[in-house]
Amino acid sequence: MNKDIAQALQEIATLMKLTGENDFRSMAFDRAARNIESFQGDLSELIENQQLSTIKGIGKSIANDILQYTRTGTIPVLEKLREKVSPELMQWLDIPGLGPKKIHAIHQNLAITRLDQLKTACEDGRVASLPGMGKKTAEKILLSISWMEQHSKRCRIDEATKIAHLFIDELKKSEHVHDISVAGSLRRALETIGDIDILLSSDSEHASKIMDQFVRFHQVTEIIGKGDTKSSVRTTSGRQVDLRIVEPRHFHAALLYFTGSKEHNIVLRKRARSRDLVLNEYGLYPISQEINPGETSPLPIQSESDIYHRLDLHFIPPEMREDYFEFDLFEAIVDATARTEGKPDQELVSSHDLKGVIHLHTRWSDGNNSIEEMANACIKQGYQYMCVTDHSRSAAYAGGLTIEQVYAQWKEIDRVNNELEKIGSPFRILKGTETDILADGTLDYPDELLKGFDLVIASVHSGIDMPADKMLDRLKKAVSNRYTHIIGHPTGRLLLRREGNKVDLEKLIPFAADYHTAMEINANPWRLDLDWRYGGVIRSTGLMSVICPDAHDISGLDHMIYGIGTARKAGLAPAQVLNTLSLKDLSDWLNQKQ
Ligand code: DGT
Ligand code: CA
Ligand code: CA
Ligand code: ZN
Repeated sequence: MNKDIAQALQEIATLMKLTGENDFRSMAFDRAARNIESFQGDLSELIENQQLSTIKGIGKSIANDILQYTRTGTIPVLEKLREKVSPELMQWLDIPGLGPKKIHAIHQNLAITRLDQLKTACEDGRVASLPGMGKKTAEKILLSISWMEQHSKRCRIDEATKIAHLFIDELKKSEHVHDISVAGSLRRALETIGDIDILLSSDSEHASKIMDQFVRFHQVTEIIGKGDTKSSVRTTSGRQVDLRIVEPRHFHAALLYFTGSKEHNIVLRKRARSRDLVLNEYGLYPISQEINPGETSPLPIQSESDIYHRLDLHFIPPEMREDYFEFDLFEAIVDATARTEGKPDQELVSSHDLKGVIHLHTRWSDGNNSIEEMANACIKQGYQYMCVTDHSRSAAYAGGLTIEQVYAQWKEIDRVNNELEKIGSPFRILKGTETDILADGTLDYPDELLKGFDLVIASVHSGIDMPADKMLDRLKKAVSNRYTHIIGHPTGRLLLRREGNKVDLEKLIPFAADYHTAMEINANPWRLDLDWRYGGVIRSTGLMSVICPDAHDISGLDHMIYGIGTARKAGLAPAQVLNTLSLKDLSDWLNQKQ
């Protein structure tokens, strides 16, 4: 619960070291950060009663900073420090093993701020010659930089989606574009994206003009490669976009090929071969013919589906093409003699199945919109209900609700529901909470209060570094609490930022399924937590999942789509997703729990 305050204090300590300020002061913030982080009691109470200085290492001045933080979400000294340090230098902090003190020394002595300058200075011996550094340090920094560059090559799916849309909208302006689609990992809705792949078809005489249009687009800062069928560019935001242009008759085979994954394609090609066919990016060919796309005619293919059907598979949705579960789920031959027709057993959940929004924050805690504003946005998007789940009292940093505030919020929800009823709207707002799971696995509100909520999400927000077995016990306790309906963002991971907790989900998921406690697929593109790779155990145990936007404002509702992608990757049918239930069925499900 105290993590955000601790983080702000830690940032102050770090920035002070970066700017070479008095060691003593930065160490004081360092210590305060650590003590706040490990503090087990009720911080909000201490803050209210102005007793913060009873915590070790918190003097009057830092207590005042914390108070500022809880009121305004920031601290003046932090803001001042942030202004002093250039964003380029801040990047150096991401280099593993390079601490703020060393950064300050290098920056100060060599007067450099950019990453490429640091690299050069490591290579030409300037870093090595600084007092207390030496050759080994310089080599280590170089290694770390290359590690960091490897890892920042990927980006979150929302970032990639936005970029892809910009390019597709631009390319669609050409009247010569027949079909256009994203391909690669983005089409597969992978949780992080390497480069963005776009495929389009056009008659070959227009290809080079379209390529010109592509590389001249104002989002492009660098042309990595340019040809008539393939070009790659770097965007102003630093991402790589690959465009491939094929002839219209090759589009479906090419889309299949460039969607991947590579592993999925390998299996498809093997299946083709064992049926005396050859599958490549141009089409599906009888094996006896020479494979030369200009001269031989492929089997007639009107869609990706046609290719799958030829290979005795049901159409495999792009999200599942990872060679993970899909070939078991979409096999079309049941036994050697009988060929199944029609749909596979597994119909994947899709956006039109979702009836309501669960897990959103309002201005009551750390959200940016009111209950009414969120409700109106949900109504506009066609939902039947939403469940407000603001933070609980221990989450002081996120404006967690005191017991009195919970009662006040319920009143407000009743009022808005009454108004909805009056105007004849069927839309309803459920009373929920995202309550912290405390270190011992208990929930953050007393039972009498928990009982009164329509829906309880229980989430870990602090102490996520616990050893795996302790974390499993902690989460099991929350799962088996009779008031818990849903476990929120089960691992707490932040993609490309921080690993989640170490809980063994292969154990927790069956346990939750036994207790009829649902687990969240948090759709926030930072999280996508549960991970789709647990689809097998989710399906086999019958765990109820729930796709939640964890929205902190109206635009956060748009995250839903990434959660749907994750659920589809996991191979989940609508029946295994709680918010596909109508309001009535959801209420029955929630009530049978308690
Ligand atoms: P990424 O970009 O790392 O997130 O992942 P992908 O899957 O988008 O990979 P990418 O961009 O290298 O290639 C896009 C698709 O093109 C890939 O999923 C399958 C296909 N592809 C590319 N190179 C090869 C290859 O060498 N062999 C095969 N079988 N397929 C390839
Ligand atoms: Ca890619
Ligand atoms: Ca690519
Ligand atoms: Zn949360």
